[in-house]
Amino acid sequence: MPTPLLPALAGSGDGAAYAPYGDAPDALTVAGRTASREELLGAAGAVAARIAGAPVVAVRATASLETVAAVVGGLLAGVPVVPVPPDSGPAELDHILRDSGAALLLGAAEDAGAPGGAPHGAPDGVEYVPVDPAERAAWSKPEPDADTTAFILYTSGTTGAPKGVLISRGAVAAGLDALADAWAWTAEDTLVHGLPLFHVHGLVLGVLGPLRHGSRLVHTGRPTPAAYAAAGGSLYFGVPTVWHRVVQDPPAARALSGARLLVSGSAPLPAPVFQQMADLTGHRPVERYGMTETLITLSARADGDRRPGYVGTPLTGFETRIAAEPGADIGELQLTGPTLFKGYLNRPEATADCYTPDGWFRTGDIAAIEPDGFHRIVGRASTDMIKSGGYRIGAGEVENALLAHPSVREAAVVGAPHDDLGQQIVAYVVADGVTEQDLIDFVAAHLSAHKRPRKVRFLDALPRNAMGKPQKKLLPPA
Ligand code: MCA
Ligand code: AMP
Repeated sequence: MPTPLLPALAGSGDGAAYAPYGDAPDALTVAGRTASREELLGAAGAVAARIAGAPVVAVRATASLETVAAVVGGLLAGVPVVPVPPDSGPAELDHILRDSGAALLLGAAEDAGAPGGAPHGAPDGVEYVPVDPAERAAWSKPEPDADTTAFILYTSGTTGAPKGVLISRGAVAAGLDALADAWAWTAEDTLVHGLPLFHVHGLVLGVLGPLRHGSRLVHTGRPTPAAYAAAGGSLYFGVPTVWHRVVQDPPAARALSGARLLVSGSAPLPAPVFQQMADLTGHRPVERYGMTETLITLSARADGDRRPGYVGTPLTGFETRIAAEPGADIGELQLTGPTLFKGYLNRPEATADCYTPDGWFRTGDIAAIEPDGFHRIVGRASTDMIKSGGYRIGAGEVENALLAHPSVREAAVVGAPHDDLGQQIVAYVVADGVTEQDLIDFVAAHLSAHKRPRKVRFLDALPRNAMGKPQKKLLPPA
């Protein structure tokens, strides 16, 4: 019989193992609403009973107790969960639901949308299933095997539509245990964050972590400095944009001085932000590195050195290497470990491309390893993968969305350096009779708000080489 993925949840009521929050009425707070573990287990049990036997379910992943109950319900029932950004427009939602084959879309009752359930843009045949966190049902079916798919997480490549990344229950368990080891993360902790619940950072680490390790969770709804300051946690998660905003609000930053560990990830933490965090909070932040396909693989440690610009050492169970040209000390970071994905859904060739002939995962990130084992991420091999506010966005997906606008004839999208977002999406278009704001709103409506360009530059023609291929290097500055 496999060990439970979420032992703190199953063990609610068993105060000894998961004290001090085992029976707490507010073991879980999401956007201002609280639940005990027993209440969550009951609500998730009701979801599990409803969806048992489905091949896969999608969850409209708002920052809410409904999302947590829906996800945990899927995990109890052993049904793979596809979290969907709640503001996904028709193009994105349609792609995710069709590609994953999800015929059930779980979400809050008030978000059911049009009569018939499925919100606009969902393919025919998709049923909207309202989730009620106040429902209770016991669930006593056996724990699914470790190689059962827990999640299908949609993530952007450099071209084309997002691919579904298959993450097993065993990978989730191994990843969370490796983080507990690195961060001394225990049932004594209160984790605070306000990250979206449709990616690894906010959902896998930020919700399942507390349910595996027994810590209390305060999800602040949005990751604002004021909400972080008010939450009184011991362990805080943020993307660099969040930490940049925290240090710009010194009273909020100082309020975090009582915490145990401040963790940054999903994108590079600028060295000045690291330093300001240290100055204002008294804590040198722990930086960690990962990918949807691999979960978290490198981190500074609670009991170790933390250096600006470095993402620490491999977590226990992982090995890394740098594929550098002869004489160079930087090159592609490659790794092996217990949390690697099962592959991209229905895309065996794309999956195979991620691996070297000797079976190492190719991250596509360029890195260097210091003699003492500390890793530094230097950049990405492809400039068509953009990181904005910690979100991974493929230039090709945004270009395709722009080209779907009737006034746009050509489009090239890049990530331009940005103090707050790390990179901001800038679109260069050849178009008539349309404004910058029209195109920003068009992409936000068709894909989701975080994929919208923040700037649009109109050109007479895109720079191209003799073969007719657009030359992004020759685009004018944003
Ligand atoms: C503005 N808005 C619009 C438009 N303009 N909406 C529609 N159309 C428009 N034209 C609205 C937005 O909907 C939102 O509304 C508000 O303006 C703010 O915009 P938004 O872009 O969302 O906010 P932001 O302030 O720029 O966002 C910063 C952020 C966010 C909060 C830091 O980027 C964020 O949550 N990032 C986290 C990403 C993440 O978790 N990545 C992890 C990937 P409203 O306010 O009403 O909502 S997993 C991963 O990377 C791994 C494995 C790892 O290593 O962790
Ligand atoms: P995603 O799949 O959304 O998690 O994006 C993964 C990518 O985020 C990685 O390939 C890196 O380019 C980037 N990334 C994640 N964490 C860090 C970090 N701490 N420093 C630099 N880049 C990071």
